[in-house]
Amino acid sequence: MENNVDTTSVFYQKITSKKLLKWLKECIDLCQPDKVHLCDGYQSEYEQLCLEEAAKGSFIKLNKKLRPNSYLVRSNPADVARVEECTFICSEKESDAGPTNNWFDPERMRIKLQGFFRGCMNGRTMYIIPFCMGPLGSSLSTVGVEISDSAYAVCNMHIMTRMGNAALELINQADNFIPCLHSVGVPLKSNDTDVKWPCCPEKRHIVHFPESQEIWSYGSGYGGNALLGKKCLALRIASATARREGWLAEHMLILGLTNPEGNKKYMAAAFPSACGKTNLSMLQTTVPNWKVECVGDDIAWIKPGPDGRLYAINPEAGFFGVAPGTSIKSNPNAMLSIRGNSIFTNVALTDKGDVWWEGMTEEKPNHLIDWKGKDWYPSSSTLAAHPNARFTAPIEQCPCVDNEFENIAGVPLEAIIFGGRRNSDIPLVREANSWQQGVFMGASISSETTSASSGETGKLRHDPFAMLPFCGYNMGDYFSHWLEIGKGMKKDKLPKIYFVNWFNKDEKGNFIWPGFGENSRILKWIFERSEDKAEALKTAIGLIPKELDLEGLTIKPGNLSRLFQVKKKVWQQELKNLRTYFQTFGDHLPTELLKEIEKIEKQL
Ligand code: SAT
Ligand code: MN
Repeated sequence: MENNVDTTSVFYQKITSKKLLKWLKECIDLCQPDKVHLCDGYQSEYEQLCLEEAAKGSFIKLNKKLRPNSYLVRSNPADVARVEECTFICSEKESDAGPTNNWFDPERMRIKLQGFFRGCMNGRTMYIIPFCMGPLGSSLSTVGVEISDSAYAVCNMHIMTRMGNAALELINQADNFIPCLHSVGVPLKSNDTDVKWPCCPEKRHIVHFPESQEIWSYGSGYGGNALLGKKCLALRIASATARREGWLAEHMLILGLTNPEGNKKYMAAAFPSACGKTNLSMLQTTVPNWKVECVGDDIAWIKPGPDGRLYAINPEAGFFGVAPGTSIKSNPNAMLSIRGNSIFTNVALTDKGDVWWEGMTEEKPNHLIDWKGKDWYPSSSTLAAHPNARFTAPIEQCPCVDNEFENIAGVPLEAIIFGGRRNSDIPLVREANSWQQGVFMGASISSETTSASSGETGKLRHDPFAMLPFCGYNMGDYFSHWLEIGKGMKKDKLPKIYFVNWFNKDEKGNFIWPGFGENSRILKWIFERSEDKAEALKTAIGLIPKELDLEGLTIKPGNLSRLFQVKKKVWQQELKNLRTYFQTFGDHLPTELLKEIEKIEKQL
């Protein structure tokens, strides 16, 4: 089909950035859409798109009394999560992608992508989405433009980013932005009727060019594969940029913790996908008169500030959270955040037109329509919601959103926390005795795989800094970069580093630590450590609490000591595994990490 898009259209007058006009023309020539829509970011645009998708049957409008202005979307069952094997880092040199990324030659990849994208938007509308990651006007923020043929992606970007006219204004001023091209990969011929969730799983490619700062994503409509501001820009591309510019782009939540005297401290915490970042970022404390407020639940951009401390912003504007397991009991603030104006993907539909997922209520509803659109009963052997079902909700709807969320300077970090999902022998909390040991701790994260990524779940794998799927360059160089950041700062300005594990289990497979709100007891210790008000005991693997505030919590004394035991044999094995793992980075591995292993081995 000939490209029949009218490039004299009125919206072209709104674009003065030469870079954007040039790229737009290239994309239109390549993708050959039927129509082009420049997104303004207004609520009316969001509502109009939702209505159009509802008319097509792609979105299901939920009961407006129970879940106002909210929709349920069911994806193709072959397109339900990130796909790491189809995610590529196309740096000029293979060694710059490193052993943990899929590298592909940039020139050959470009040829491949040109083939995929040629004519891919036939019969479809091309949406141009100008967006800003981070508060508008912050020097810490970055602008991008996503071009997509997915209205679902547009609606989610409305919630997840600051998008539309204000972002376009910044792009015009700077004549610069990060180009992000996305297609579901299903062109339509004139007589074709569209499917409800178009995608092309056989040809999925999520491609990053870290040097030229470009993102190309083909074949998937889901989450991080399609909302390109998130993992693609804010982590993979940004991490590579951050290395060049001397800052950090991390897979971290940011929270503010206030003590009963009203003093507040900010902390950032890295956990792999679907390990409870959203829960921790907005938890309701069980320690009386302490309060957690949420700056972000997934990504932190961290830069040294003028006073020599590290400052963090959340580049996102919404939550793309895992629904299953979220309940009024486990995370009341998340449940309140999604009370309306939200998009639900792959959850179940109740007879009253509301949403449901496993763990949302103790009692299962008598009847549901499951995430595949089929009848479901409590006796059904299948899950009603997909384990990676998600809610998309504006952060401003969170009852405990932090006042500083929009602060263009970010918030100062007092502590950095690492953690993973480990069922045994990793202590509940320990403190690094130096920045260098903290970097070792981040590098040493292993975690059981979750349904946030396609493939087997529950398998233990190394996931350094919870960045394994998200680091846009050689992970060995990434470790060095973390060490450099520490060296470039005054010791007393550096945040302390911690390692936590909420997931220890007993022989019967029950969690030993209750987790959720009770994790505030650990946050309290971390807070007081930063004021030298809490004591710690030395162990070979770091400092553990001399005492924790356990008032009101019943936990068997035997279990408590189990949460902090350091078994010599276990750790010798752990260190052996790490040494072997670290060797995969060859001469990109900083020797400091091996020194940390040796130090622990000696002390064990
Ligand atoms: O990458 S997604 O945003 O789809 C989910 C995740 O891994 O956190
Ligand atoms: Mn994540």
